[in-house]
Amino acid sequence: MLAEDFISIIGADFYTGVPDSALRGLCDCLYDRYGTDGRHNLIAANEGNCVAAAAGYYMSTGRVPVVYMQNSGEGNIINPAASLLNNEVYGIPVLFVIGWRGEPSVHDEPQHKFQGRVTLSLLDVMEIPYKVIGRETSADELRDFIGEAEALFSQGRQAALVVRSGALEYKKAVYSNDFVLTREDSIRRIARAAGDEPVIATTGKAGRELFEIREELGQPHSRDFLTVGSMGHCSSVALGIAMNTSSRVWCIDGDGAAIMHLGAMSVIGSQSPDNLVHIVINNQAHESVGGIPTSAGKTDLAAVAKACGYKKVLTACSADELDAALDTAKQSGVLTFIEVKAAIGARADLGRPTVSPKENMAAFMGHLKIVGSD
Ligand SMILES: Cc1ncc(C[n+]2csc(CCOP(=O)(O)OP(=O)(O)O)c2C)c(N)n1
Repeated sequence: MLAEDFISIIGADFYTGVPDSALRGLCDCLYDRYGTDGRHNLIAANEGNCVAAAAGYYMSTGRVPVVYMQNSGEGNIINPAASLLNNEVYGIPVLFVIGWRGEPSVHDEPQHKFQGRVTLSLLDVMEIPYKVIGRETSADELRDFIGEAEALFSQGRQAALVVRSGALEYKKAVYSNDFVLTREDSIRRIARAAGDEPVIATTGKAGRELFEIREELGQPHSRDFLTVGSMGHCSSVALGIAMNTSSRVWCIDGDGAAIMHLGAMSVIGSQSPDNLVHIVINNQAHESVGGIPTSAGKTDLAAVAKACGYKKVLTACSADELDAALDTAKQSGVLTFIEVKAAIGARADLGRPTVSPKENMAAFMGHLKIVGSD
């Protein structure tokens, strides 16, 4: 189905979401129509925030909002869906549009398998009726479901469309910014600077690039923990490691991920482990799922880090500036934050890790034992 037809059948004028590659057609189409005008297309920090903003939209307009997201975001919506939207609380109608990664019987990455298997049952448990949308779904079938959903909405209930990968078609949008340093080159420089010290990489292409860079540099993968799922949590994983090892720990975060759970920075700053270097590669976009902008273009992340209590805060826009910042981080031996202003983009032939998450973690734990004991 064309994303434009999907949007016109739904007939809403407010969408809020976190972008997803399975919903790429919808995300690109909404961006072309509305950009980041938050009255129509509010790209929120996390899916729970989307639900809350949708509730605010409903209260002020009486109209039904749409929340779009990858199924990974189901966890983030459960609390506000159960305790804000639910009919036994305020009874706020919302239409969810959920990209279905890890659909059973469709090949996908390990982090999507379990989530994909429980996507529909989570909706059942939450008492949210749904319809699965595939390439074969007709406009009439969608119209019928929206008709049924309207009856639910009028009773203060929610409904969901679970969209199979690529079911919504739209021409691919190209996103860019004014920066030149690539994420991949930044990660290569970080890997070199870190030597054999542990590196925690964020969700999305950063981990895939780190994996390939290790191969290219002939370095073992055991140095790295690839946070393949749980977007926004890699800095907290790094904090938990840094506080329990004597080694310096490097965290490679993304702007979308850092913003998704920005509160982590306050806790890291308050604990202030001297052996943690938190690097945010800020391309101002959710590049791994297409390139839709984050709010990081308008948020001074370095100032946030300072305010949270990071002891040293550095910014790099070029390879030289990044190398110098990495050097300073090593010399200073205090909790350091580096913001790397990066271009949007990735290699077209980027591969995927060839070790499983469990193999990755076992090797990483072995490595921590070696580098982490005094
Ligand atoms: C809770 C959750 N929501 C959405 C996603 C889908 N997702 C995977 S990577 C990504 C973008 C990450 O953006 P950023 O941290 O800025 O890193 P970049 O891809 O730009 O390097 C998104 C939205 C996810 N994995 N988990």
